[in-house]
Amino acid sequence: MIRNASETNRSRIVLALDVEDPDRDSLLRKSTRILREAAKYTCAVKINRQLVLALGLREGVDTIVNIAHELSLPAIMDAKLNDVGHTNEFMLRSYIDAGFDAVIASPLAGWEDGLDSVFRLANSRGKAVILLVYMSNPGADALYSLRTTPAIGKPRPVFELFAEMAVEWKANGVIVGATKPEIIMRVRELTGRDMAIFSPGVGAQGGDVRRAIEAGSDYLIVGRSIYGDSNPSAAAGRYRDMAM
Ligand code: O7M
Repeated sequence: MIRNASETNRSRIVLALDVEDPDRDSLLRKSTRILREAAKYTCAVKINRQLVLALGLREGVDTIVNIAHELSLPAIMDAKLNDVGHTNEFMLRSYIDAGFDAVIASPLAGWEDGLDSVFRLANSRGKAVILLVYMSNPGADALYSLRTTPAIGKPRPVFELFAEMAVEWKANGVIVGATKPEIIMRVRELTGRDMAIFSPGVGAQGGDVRRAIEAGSDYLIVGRSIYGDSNPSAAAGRYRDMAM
């Protein structure tokens, strides 16, 4: 679905709809307005847990998911699933029932009784799983670049294991911060051409659109630089053009 939307709108931009407003009705109105305004320049919308907390899933976030579908955009749930198997599964089922097309999971829980249930359920319902491989914030280096001990083979940065897990588990995509073009390049080498690389961190976090794309990113996740602009549609258009 994301490939179709990306081709139709000639866009690699995933809108991160992280809008905030203390008033629930106003938050819902603002989020849907920004989504509609930016839609034709984007290829998907990503919803974070803070929006689920503020709006609820039913008659809240599911309204936004339905609007995304009316606009022919897939909806990605940024759940960063990271628990034991059965609770991951319960969470994912709720998100799928709310209409989401894809979910983001963290590899830290591992496979057995961790993410195995996520991939099983997602596969059986035709949904995509995107794995977090390297975060965009400066503090991420402390963990994601940590080297493994020789006890599990040649010392290697942890993110390389995460990239290989994504391939082994047949994830549909990976997240790698746009702020780290050299890591994007290394992940591309490890995952091969077919893995979709999603990169957050351009604009507000300092990442550069062209450098991320040239390093191998397929899609850029953009939040504040679009929804925080006085003209979200024009901002989305600018990012779309930069990422072509
Ligand atoms: O463009 P911004 O900086 O306003 O927002 C970036 C979005 O990307 C925001 O929704 C974050 O939750 C998300 N994100 C990161 O910023 N960094 C990461 O390393 C990972 C994500 C993300 O999407 O994780 C799945």
